Amino acid sequence: MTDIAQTPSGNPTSIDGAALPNREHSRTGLSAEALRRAVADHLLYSIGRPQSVLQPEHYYRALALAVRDRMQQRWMATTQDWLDLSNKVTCYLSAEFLMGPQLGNNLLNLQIEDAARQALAELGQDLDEIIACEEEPGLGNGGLGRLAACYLDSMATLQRPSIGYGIRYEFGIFDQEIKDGWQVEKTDNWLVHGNPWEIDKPDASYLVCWGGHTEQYKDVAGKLRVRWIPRRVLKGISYDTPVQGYGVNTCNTLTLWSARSVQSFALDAFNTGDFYKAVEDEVLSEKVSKVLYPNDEPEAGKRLRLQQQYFFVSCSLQDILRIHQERVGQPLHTLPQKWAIQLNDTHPSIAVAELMRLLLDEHHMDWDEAWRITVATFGYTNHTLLPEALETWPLALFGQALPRHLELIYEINERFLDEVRAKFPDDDDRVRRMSLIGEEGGKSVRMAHLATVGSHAVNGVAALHSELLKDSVLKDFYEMWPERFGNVTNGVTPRRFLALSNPGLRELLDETIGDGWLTDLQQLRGLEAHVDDPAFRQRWREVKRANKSRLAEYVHSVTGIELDPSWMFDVQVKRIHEYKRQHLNALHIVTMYRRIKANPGLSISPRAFIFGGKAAPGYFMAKRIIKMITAIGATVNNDPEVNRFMRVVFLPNFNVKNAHLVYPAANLSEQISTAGKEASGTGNMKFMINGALTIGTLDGANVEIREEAGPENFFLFGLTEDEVEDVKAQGYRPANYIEHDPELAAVLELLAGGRFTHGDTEVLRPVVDSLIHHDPFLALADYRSYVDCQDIVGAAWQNGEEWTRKSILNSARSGKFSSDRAIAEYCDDIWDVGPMSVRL
Ligand code: 26Q
Repeated sequence: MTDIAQTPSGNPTSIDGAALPNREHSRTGLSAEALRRAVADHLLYSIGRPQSVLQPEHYYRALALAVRDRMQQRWMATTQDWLDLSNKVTCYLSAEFLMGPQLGNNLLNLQIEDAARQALAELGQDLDEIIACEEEPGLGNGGLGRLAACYLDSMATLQRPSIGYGIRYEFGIFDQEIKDGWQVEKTDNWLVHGNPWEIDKPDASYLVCWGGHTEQYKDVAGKLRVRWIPRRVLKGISYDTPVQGYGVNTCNTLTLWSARSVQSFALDAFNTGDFYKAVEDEVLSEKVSKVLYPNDEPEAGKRLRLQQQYFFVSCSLQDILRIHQERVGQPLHTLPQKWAIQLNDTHPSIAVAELMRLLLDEHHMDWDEAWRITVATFGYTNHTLLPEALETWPLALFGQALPRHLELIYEINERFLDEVRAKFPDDDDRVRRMSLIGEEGGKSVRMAHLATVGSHAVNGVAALHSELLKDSVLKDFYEMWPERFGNVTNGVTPRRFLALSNPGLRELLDETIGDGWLTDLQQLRGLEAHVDDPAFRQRWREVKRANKSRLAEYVHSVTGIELDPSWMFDVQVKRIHEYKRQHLNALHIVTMYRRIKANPGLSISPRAFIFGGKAAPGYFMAKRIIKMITAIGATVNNDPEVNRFMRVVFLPNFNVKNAHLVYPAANLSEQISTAGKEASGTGNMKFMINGALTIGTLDGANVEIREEAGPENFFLFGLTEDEVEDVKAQGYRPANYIEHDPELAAVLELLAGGRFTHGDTEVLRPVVDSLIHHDPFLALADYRSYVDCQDIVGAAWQNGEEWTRKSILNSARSGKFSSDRAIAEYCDDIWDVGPMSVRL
């Protein structure tokens, strides 16, 4: 790994213009001295406020600008180099990028944290306090959006040219407050204070059509062609953010599109000069990039969501084709040699039809060549097996919005189904199952089928998930094209989720095994040589303990609840969903509560149960589950007989910023989804890297986590995926489990009887009723196994030395779960994108 080149001092000048030889340039210098000057300059010239009124937020902004300046030349050099060398580039198309706060990460990747700390100290400021001023852009729901961000970090660090393409939502995922135990949503207004990281490019804009109809015409050569006469046109302008690799000069780009009206267009062509109508259209156009849709929303199938997807996909593809032709200077038929485009789930999968439209209608290519290029360029990553989460669009809506794309999809489908018939003669059922058009419950376009047919590679996100894909939702496609299917197990970036968020552990690691782990996480294996050293274990415990104190302080400041850092911290943070089974965790808490009440002399390991996560605003049951947790918490935390042994915290507004405090402080990681439902999980990896032990089912990447950690260092419980299917096939009867387990019956009785809700028997009834009657996620089937396993966890915690050994071994064996490994696999197996070192 090369170090970031120190820039030669160019021709710096002082404020009054006098030459300043032998000093680093204020815009590029990496020394503390240059940084201090840069921050002072930005305070004066960019912030523009007198010294006496400066607040920490102003220092944050000035430092952020100074840091962006330092990325600027690496950024330009990276882009110039891949244009000159015409290196192949990955484009990662994703409706979400959950980037997290940028300042700390950029300082880390530029390797200038110490210099920045010193520079700010000289200005009378504390770096950590300044970093804490940054509000994160919440442009994602959870796992999928954060994965995209981890992958950008790894692509840059591995020096692979890449562009992330997405949407610049004006309002990201809502902010969650907890009022009276209920979730309350507040709009996330992340742009009010400005965004120092982005550079807007109003000149780099593209037109995007919507609605209307198509017509045929003959071109000059007499060939029959199609043109799309849209009802509306809007404009996408790009905002670019640099993505700095760690310890390298590579600085890639994240391009986010923002929707604008096309005023002149509206006035001249359509509205015959109606000014007010034009302004109205402007407001309508700008709605397109206004707000991020939460997942699990019943409202999510709306026209605006399709418009968002098409909007960012069309802008991105037009951008790619323009760069390819004008900047790289290549003909379109070489597109797959120069570009790999990855579809992050089906959200951008309209790209398959859009690329065909651009090649056929705008660039007049013939069908076979356009299709060859399309399939060779795209790859598709699937992130879910839940049938209700597979994206489909009602045909009528789709046809009104994108009439040309619907025609193209029909044509793609016809040719594709001919191929199916040729390979599997006399199998009408198969043809019906595989069609891009679904017939059940009103006709619809099946986006997962479109993505699969239009891509040369399809992958799941964990070994189990990829196997299940081939066996369930994409089984027919696997039988058609087995060679297209593969697996890339997810990973997370060790820069943000270890070095940045766990500075105590970082220091201990650096001292013990050197700092190579930052770019080669497998080097954590070197820790295994130290597990038998009591002094090392002692230091390991101290680091964890300090992280727990840090989290306890934060918990106290936002909830008023006091936690003892000597207790076990048992943590479940993720989106609230029935399949993730936060309510199963709650059943265990009530079980412990009941045992303590029945036997106050009981000796149990004291635990803090910590939850965090957002529920989709329209997901009724998920919101009740939050209420259930907070209600149990209120009762537990205020009962002196109980709160000596257990406390329950619901941490509001779980996001990337407070995740930095959570993962490093966990002793136990809860990964308790119904087997077969969690595609991979990535939180599970963040916990493991930071030395938490996992209690989990054989689901998603848990399987591989257990394999790597060793079964003796993982608390396994629950039905396997096969067993889940068997139970369901035989007809799941929750009552069976209640009848045979008096403790479970008593726990449900407490919840239903109003023990945690001041006697109110209605509030939690929907959750309890669902568990008892029709829970598709089989929580009660796993209850006994889970509670017994938790007893084993509690006993294991009593042996502190043994727990510490297991904690160290979990970290030591977490190397596989680096996003660097995952990106190397994408580059080798799917994208064929090699490294390119950038010269300054
Ligand atoms: C779809 C249609 C309309 C509105 C919203 C959506 C939508 C948005 C986001 C649907 C799904 C998502 C996000 C899904 C997600 O985060 N999936 C998770 O992806 C992770 C990364 O691969 C996996 O680790 C998780 O297992 C998976 O649940």
